[in-house]
Amino acid sequence: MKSISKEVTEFMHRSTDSHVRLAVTGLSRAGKTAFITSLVNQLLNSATHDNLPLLAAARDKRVIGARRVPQTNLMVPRFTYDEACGQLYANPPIWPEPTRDVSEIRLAIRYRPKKRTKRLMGSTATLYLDIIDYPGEWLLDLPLLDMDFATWSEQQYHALHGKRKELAQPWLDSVAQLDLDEQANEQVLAQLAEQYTEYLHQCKAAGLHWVQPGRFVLPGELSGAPVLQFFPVDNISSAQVTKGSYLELLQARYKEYQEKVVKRFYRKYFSTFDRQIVLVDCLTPLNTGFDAFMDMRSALEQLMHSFRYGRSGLLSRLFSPKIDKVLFAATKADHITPDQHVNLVSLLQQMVHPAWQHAAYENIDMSCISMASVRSTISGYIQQGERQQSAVQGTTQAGDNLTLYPGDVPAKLPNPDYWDKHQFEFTQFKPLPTESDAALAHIRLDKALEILLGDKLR
Ligand SMILES: Nc1nc2c(ncn2[C@@H]2O[C@H](COP(=O)(O)OP(=O)(O)OP(=O)(O)O)[C@@H](O)[C@H]2O)c(=O)[nH]1
Ligand SMILES: [Mg+2]
Repeated sequence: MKSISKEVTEFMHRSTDSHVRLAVTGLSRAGKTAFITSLVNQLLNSATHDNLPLLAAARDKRVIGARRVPQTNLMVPRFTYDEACGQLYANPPIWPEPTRDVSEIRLAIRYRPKKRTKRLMGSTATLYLDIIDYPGEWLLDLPLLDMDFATWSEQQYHALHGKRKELAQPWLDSVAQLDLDEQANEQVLAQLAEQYTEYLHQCKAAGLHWVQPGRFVLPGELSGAPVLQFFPVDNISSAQVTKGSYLELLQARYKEYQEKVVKRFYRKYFSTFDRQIVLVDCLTPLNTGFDAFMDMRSALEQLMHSFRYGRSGLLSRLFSPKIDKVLFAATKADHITPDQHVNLVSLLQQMVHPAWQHAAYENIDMSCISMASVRSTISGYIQQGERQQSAVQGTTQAGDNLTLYPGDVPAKLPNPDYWDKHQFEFTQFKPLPTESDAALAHIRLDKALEILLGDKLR
């Protein structure tokens, strides 16, 4: 009797088990578009190909098939799957275009359930999977909700040293001319905000990822809107803010940004996510150097705040968060030889674990893996004298065939002098060509799927 009532309860919960919203994020160029395209491609092919051995439901032949269905949220742009596939299946294949905004795609996955409670409902079940692509930079804005304009300004000025100071100089020179108490001229403000945005873009181009406000570099639909036209100011002295002054307008825009941009994102999108994958490209900052590497680490730490709900936390005050699994994935693992994959995971763990352990991440499972969404190389060995050396082979962007050993990946966070002794050469290759009836070649994308969705397909 008891077991029947338990089954009834589970049956009631089944509706929640038949729909998952999977959010995909990462800093720009981390590989979000490639990941979603490949994920959709793998699932659409899973009925006819043995392409997902690490996804238990697929390995057990319980996945009957997947198809695309129209998304329910009509206000969000569609993820451009066909366009991205067109590029990856082209001859020669090319990487999909960079994307700048949130987008969504929906799949219906039919499978044979293993769980008794689901089997009571029929021999097949359907999991509706929404996949949402959004820029990781948007998560860098969360701390803004806890700061007023003066505090945020102070923090921004505090960060202005070294390379950042150098890049900010043109904007700093212009802003030095501004009298904050003077009556505001919107055009002047717009010009200064443009210079500030240019500084943020230059930070990104120099490999510095911690940029605030994050929406300035990836404005999406808000491009050119006045809510993105403000900047921090130094030494806010006047206790009384003059009506109509620059300072008043800057404060008002900052407030508007907090409410209409940051809070709105968390309420409208983030609060609806069930599962989250964060893609991390550890290899590009290794190519660039120590500063870029540490900057990526601090950007990741910032990004993790969005999963720290706590009971009295900022996010819990805004909505009731639902995410119960977060997967950090080191992407583009096909750039390195398979023997280095363990080190890549260990490096990623070193970047995220300490921050994760020191904070109260209640009821969230966290894992780290390495993977490649779309392979650009094949791996093998080259003979070096007596010795066999592991190597990767691919076609460079310039079209040359290249076989090389790209170097060791450090298993631990490297010291600054590491770059004096080690040279990294993680070359960009074109995607491997794919036959029109084959699925895209990947490394461990199925493992990511098992971690993120395995329980929902049981
Ligand atoms: N070798 C390899 N390169 C990859 C892989 N995924 C992404 N890349 C490379 O990384 C670049 C960026 O990938 P995208 O998928 O466009 O990244 P994104 O995060 O969507 O980038 P934005 O839309 O600009 O934010 C691609 O153009 C490829 O050069 C992968 O699995 N393997
Ligand atoms: Mg993209």
